[in-house]
Amino acid sequence: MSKIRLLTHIADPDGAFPVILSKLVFEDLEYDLLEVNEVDDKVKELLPIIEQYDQVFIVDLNISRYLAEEIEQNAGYKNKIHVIDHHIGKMDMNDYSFIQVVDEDESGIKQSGTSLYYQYLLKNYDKLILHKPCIQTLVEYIRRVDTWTWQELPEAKGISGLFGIFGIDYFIEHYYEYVKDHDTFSYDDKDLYLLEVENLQIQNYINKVKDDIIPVKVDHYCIGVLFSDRYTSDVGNALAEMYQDTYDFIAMIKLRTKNISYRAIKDNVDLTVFAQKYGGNGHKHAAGSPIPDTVQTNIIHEIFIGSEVL
Ligand SMILES: [Mn+2]
Repeated sequence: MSKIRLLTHIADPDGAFPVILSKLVFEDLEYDLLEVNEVDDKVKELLPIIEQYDQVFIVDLNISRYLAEEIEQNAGYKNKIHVIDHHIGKMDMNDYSFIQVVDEDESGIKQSGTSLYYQYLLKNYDKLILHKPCIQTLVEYIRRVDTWTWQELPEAKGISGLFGIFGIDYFIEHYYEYVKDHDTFSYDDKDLYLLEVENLQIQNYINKVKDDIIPVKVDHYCIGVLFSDRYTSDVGNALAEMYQDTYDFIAMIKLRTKNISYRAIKDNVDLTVFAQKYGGNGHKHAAGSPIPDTVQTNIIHEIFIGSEVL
């Protein structure tokens, strides 16, 4: 029996749904939900035991060029590993035979990890269940949300809200059962109620934090800085729009996860460039960068003077 290992992105539905698709297609599946910076280490762990697996899929994530070189040189590795990604900053990884990065397909439709993996499974595995309308709808909703093209299909956004409410493990469990039991997809009353409550909470939170912004000048930019860990995308987008005449963009400093999220709406701002300066990456109007590991302990020392972090 064929044994499959899937490494996928822990951050959003685009990483979660490939687990559901894999569970429907493969009987013997092991999977890992990973952050972007954990992929290389996980793959290095798997290389010495790769003969245990028939295929190793890496979806919505990518590996370093250094590791890709090593895999490309070894037929035993590259015949089993298949990277399926859509991040535009990784297009150059198409140099390697086992890596497929697609931003837009031939018809100009933006792709996501889930949509690419779904097409791959449809093409290579003869599983009737994959053709169910509910799966097609969920794949499309997730692709829309992940590529910021949901505005023309507003109902798609609910799936990302429910992912935030459920958390990734419950999301996988719930929608795995859902697609087995249903032919078509629709939100039920409970989903809609949860989304309504969530939306109220987000609006209340935005109303609270909108006055906590600290104006900061960096280079030639005037940035609105906010210490906030919650509802990053909604808060960032709402504040960037609300304060478009005051700030060039919004920077949300997240102390717990030690990173910063940037959101802009102005055309003259390219956050990719700004975030890269601070070791990050992203898109023109939505990007992120890490903050130093020492930030949390420095704050503790500043508050509890003379203290020692054990
Ligand atoms: Mn994605």
